[in-house]
Amino acid sequence: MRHQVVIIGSGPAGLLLGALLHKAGVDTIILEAKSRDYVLSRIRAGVLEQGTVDLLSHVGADARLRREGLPHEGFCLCFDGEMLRIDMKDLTGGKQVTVYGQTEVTRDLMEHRDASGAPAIYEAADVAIHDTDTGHPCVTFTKDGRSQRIDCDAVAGCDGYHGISRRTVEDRGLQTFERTYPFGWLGLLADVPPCAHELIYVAHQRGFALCSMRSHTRSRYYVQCELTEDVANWSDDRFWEELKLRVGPEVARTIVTGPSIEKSIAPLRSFVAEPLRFGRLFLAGDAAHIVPPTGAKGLNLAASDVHYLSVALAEFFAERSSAGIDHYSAHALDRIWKAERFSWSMTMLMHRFDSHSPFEQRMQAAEFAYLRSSRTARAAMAENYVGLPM
Ligand code: RFL
Ligand code: PHB
Repeated sequence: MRHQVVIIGSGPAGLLLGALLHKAGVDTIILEAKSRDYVLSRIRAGVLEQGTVDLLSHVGADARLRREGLPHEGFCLCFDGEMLRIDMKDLTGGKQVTVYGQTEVTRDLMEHRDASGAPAIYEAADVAIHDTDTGHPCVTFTKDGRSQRIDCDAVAGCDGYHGISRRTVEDRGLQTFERTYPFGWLGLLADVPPCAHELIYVAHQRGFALCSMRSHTRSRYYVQCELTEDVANWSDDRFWEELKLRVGPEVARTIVTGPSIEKSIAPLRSFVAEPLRFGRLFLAGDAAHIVPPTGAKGLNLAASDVHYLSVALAEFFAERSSAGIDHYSAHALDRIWKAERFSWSMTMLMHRFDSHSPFEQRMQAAEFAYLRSSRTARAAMAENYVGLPM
């Protein structure tokens, strides 16, 4: 088999890159370790920046998003019981975000790929990347017990944090920067109407909480939990009770409870790998970086990475110019580090840290007080939340 680009991973990064390259006339194949249903069963992000929506629109995968996505013009921060609305639209000169689940983005992009006729192989085992330092890399894998090989011009490592792409270049000068946080998020999805029209991020003595949604009838809630916590210890009742304590009585009254359809714990991490290019291998999305979910940036960063990469690869194939691919890493990392900074600062502001001294607790309170009193501070937060320009 031969294709111009082998894309490893069928998450949002791999699928969107495939769609962008297809539109640019570049021939790709996607190799995914899991089944389609497994990929679609992962409940993750919910907030899309305008730039991400624009990319989905550019490739023509936005029809359902336009119908079902919920435009949000603001969100709320609740700090020790005090509510502060961040009016994104007003503070950014008209920008907003769209609430639309990552599962739906993934489903739309999978269907879009099927319709385009571009190939994707699911349940590909033992995926391995070879010869990326030459102009003729190749990727090997096993499907249904049979070994196969794809020759190509470039490989896109879009296989997430636990994938093999980054590990392939670990001993070739890859530098990593990491911070782990001493807590996780316990998330619950339920078919109940959301408690408010907008997202509410809550900082409370008992820990962080987030009220989010997927639609007018489906809610997504999170509470900060111990890293060692086991979901099995969290009955739905216990979750709802804890959530209500953290959001305070006023919001608690508006929460409609119901049986969970999914409950899981995610650790929080900040991570960046540099550079993003090794010869003809390019890293993108969670394969290259992780942000804690507090800033709602992970999926959106994956989208901006593959935007830069698709433009660079399209130029490479159309004009045989390597200028774009030579700059991909620096170009993408500039935006990645800014999103890392924002996600880290939101995480530090809104969570309870057992290790914090009274001084550090006062610093959190002072930062919140500053946001309350300064439109400039709120504007900076809004500017980052809606997404920095690509
Ligand atoms: P993915 O989605 O992990 O996809 C990688 C794919 O690669 C496959 N794979 C392999 N395929 C072949 N061979 C191998 N050896 C392979 N190893 C792995 C995997 O099976 C998978 O299908 O990475 P991608 O595409 O880079 O997308 C990144 C996003 O998924 C991630 O950043 C976001 O979900 C993060 N995130 C959020 N991002 C936002 O922008 N807004 C949010 O509101 C938001 N909320 C969240 C989040 C992530 C969360 N969790 C669970 C980590 C909330 C949570 C709780
Ligand atoms: C979600 O709805 O899953 C979600 C929303 C905002 C975040 C993180 C997760 O910051």
